[in-house]
Amino acid sequence: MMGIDHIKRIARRVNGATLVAVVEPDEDRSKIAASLVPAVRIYDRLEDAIEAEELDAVLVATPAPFHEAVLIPAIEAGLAVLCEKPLAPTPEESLRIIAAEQRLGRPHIQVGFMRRFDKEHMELRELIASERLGRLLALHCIHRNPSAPPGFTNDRVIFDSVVHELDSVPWLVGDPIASIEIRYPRRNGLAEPQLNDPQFILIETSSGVLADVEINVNAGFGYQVRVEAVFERGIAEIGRPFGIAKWVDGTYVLSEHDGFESRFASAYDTEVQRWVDAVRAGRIDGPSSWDGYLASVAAAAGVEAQRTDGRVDVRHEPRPTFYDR
Ligand code: ISE
Repeated sequence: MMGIDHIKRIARRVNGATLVAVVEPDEDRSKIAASLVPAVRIYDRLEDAIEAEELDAVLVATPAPFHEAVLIPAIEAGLAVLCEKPLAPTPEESLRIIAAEQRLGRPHIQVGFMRRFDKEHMELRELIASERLGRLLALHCIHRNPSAPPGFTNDRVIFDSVVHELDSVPWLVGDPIASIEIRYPRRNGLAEPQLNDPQFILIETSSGVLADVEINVNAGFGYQVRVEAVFERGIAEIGRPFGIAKWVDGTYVLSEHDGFESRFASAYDTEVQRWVDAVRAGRIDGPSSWDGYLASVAAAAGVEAQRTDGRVDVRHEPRPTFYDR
């Protein structure tokens, strides 16, 4: 899904990059890619594209369990990478990826945590850092999807969905995550049997800010990502419904987003444009693979917290100076 979305973005809206190759072994999907950009050449394996083309950069949009297998050859070829979130489902895979990257002279991987490029998220972060409303005390986060993909599992709820908050909460607060606790409200009987939905995640940062997250992947009606920030002298809220307010048959209607592609459309555009600009300048912009590793450590603690009563501490390796900016 994100591959097609990014193909359109690079071909139609982003300046400074030319899409020359798409790696897609599935014929039906590669036909969609070719219909969008007729000049593009299709490959089954990234290694073949690397050998045949003069690539500068690669955007990775495979499902997360395949990221490591694609990132390693990309990094070994010295390519700049924008890797869709998460960097990898587990800290072990993330550590192998960052070890490969550190053999290059500087960071080459940007991770696709697009919320960092969402205007409202950026404004909220600035408000928190400014302390104009006093110190930040707590965050209430809402993360609702209309429906989960078939076969969605409890661990994917954490490493595919909540991983956004596991990156955005420490980024907004300016503090690393110290611990995670998970509780389950009454279960939505419409969810597939393997899934506990919704879930309440309690994230504590090292300075004691608490963030509660309602993750609800079968909300039914639309896509919502909201944050309410509680300060000493006020509150701030981002992610309210968008669009025109209408009276329909005597009812006042506010339209909702139906998916992340529309809710974060301009954040994705900004993210990819800034990545392309940075690659042309020999840098990366936005979240690095180190940030991706930190989110995967927090996600592993989250998966453990799903099976544990009480808090699970989040512990990570010391940060290599390689990732200093
Ligand atoms: C999906 O992969 C995303 O990244 C969306 O932003 C998130 O809301 C959804 O839960 C994930 O499955």
